[in-house]
Amino acid sequence: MSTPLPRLTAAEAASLIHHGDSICFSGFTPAGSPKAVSLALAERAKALHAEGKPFKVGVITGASTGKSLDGALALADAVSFRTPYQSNADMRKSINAGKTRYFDMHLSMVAQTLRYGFLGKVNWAIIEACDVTPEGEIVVTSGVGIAPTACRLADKIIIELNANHPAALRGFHDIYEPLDPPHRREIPVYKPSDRIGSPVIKVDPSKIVGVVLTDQPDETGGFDEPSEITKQIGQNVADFLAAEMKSGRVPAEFLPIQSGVGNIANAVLGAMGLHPDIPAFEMYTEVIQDAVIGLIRNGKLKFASGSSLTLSNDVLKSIYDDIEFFRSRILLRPQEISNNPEIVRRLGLITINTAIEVDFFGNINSTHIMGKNMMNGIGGSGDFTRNAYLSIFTCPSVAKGGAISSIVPFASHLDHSEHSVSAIITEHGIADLRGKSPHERASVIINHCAHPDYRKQLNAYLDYFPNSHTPQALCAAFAMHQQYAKTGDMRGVDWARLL
Ligand code: 0RQ
Repeated sequence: MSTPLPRLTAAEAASLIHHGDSICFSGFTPAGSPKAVSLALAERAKALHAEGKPFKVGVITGASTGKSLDGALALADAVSFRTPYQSNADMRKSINAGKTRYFDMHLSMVAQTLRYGFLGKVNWAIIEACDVTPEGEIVVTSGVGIAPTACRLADKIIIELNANHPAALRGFHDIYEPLDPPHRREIPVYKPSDRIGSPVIKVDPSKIVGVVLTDQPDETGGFDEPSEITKQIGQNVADFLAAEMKSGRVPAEFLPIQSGVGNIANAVLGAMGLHPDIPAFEMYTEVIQDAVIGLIRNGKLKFASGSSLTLSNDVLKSIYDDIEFFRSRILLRPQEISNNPEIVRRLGLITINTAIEVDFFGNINSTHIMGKNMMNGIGGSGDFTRNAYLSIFTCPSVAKGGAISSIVPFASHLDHSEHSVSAIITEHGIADLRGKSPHERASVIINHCAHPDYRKQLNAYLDYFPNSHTPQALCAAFAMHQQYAKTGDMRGVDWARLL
C-alpha cells in the first residue's frame, strides 16, 4: 500500500530551501505557475536579509510567471539567476539593474539544456497540480512548460495542489520527453491533435517532500479591448493569409497557426476568425489565449495544441464549466514539444509573432529596448520563426506616441535574422520579403509598413546608396536611436551631417 503524501504549509515548504539552491517551477506564462511557496520563499528571503544573512536562489521556469513568483522574489531580491522568458516589471527591473543574472534562451531548448547539464544541478521542482496520487502520478494544471523534466531531474519535489483547477483536467495533457542524442528518434506528431505520451507526470513518490494545499486563480493579466491599430494589424494579417491561400501558396485546407502572446496576437486571431475567406483551421502553438476559445466555440478553430491556457480568469472558468466540450479540442504539451523545431517544420506552421523593432532588411529585435534594456526575452518566437512555412512579424509602426519608429535602418539588437522572416505587417500594410534583395526589402518595408511621418526620412537614407547590395553605413546606422537618446524623438535626423 502506498504511503499518503505529507502535507506542508507554504512556509514549511519554503523553509526547506537553502541559499544557492536551484529551483525549477511548473507552468508556462502565469498559467500553471506556483504561487504559494514562491510567496513564502520571498518572505523567508526578506527575513534572512533583515538578519544580515544571504538568501538567493536560481529560478528556472517554462516562460513568464505571475506576481507571486517573479514579482515577489524580485522585490525580495531573492533571485541570483533567472532563465528563460519573464515579463514581470519588478523582475525586469532587477535584471536590468544587474541584480539578477539573466540568461535568455529559446523555450523549446530549456528542458534539454537542463538534461544536458548545461545549467548545473536542479535541487527542487515546485509543481502546481490539480491532482497527485500517493503512487507519484501528477496532473499539472493550466500550463505544462518544463514540469516533466523538472520533476525527473530535481532532487526533491514540492507540490502545490490548487483547488482552483478541477481534477477533471486529467486527460488534457500529453506528457512526452524525447531521448537525448545520440539516442533521439523522430517525435511522432504528424498533426496538431496527435497524442504521443501520458496524461500524467510519473515520479518516484519518495521524491515528493510535501503537498501544499492552495486555492488561487492564475495571475494572468486580462486583454485590452483591441485598439484601432491592433484591429488594423489583425485585419492586414488576415487579408495577407487569405490572399496567400487564393494564390495557392498556402494549401486550400490551410495550415496550422502559431501566434505569440499579447494584444496584437489576440486581435490577429479575432480578425482571422471573422475573415470569410479563411477556412476553419487548427493551431499548433505555445500559448492558448482568450481569442482561441471564442474561435473553438464558434467552430472556426478545429483544434488547439499548446503548452498553456493563458486565459483571463472568467474565460478559464468558462472552459472548466464546459470541460467535456473542450476535452477533444485542446491538448497541453511540454514546451519542448509544443515549440519543437522538428514538428514546426513538419506541420508547416504559419507563425505570427510580435517585434519591438524591425530593420530595413527584415532583421527583428524582439527583446531589447534601444539595444540595452531587456524587455521579456525571446520566448518561443525563435523556435517557430526559424522553422515556419511562413513566418510573419507584426508590430505597430511607431511607439511612444510617434517619437520612436519601429522601422529603423539597423536593429539595435538581433533576435531573428532576415533569413527567417517572410513578411512584416504593421497597421499601414504588408511587406512581403520573400525572394527580395536587400534594396527591395528596404523599399517595401519603408513604403508599406513605416509610419507616414517617417517615410521621407527613411527613404532619404536609402538614396545615399543607389548602387549597392545592402544599403547601409555603419557610421549612420544607429543615428535614429542616438537622436532619441539625446532628444526623445527619432524624427528629423540629418543624414547629410553623417553620410
Ligand atoms: O513600453 O509599456 O513602457 O509603453 O515596448 O510594447 O506595444 O505594449 O507590446 O505587449 O505586444 O509586447 C515584442 C515585447 C511586444 C512581446 C513584445 C515599448 C512600448 C511598450 C511593449 P511601455 P507593446 P506587447 C510568445 C512568443 C518576444 C517573445 C515572443 C514579446 C513596450 O511580444 O515579448 O514573441 N515578444 N514570444 O512602448 C522602444 C521600440 C518599441 C518600444 C515598443 N521600437 N523602441 N520601445 N516599445 N516598440 C510568447 C512566449 O514565448 C511565452
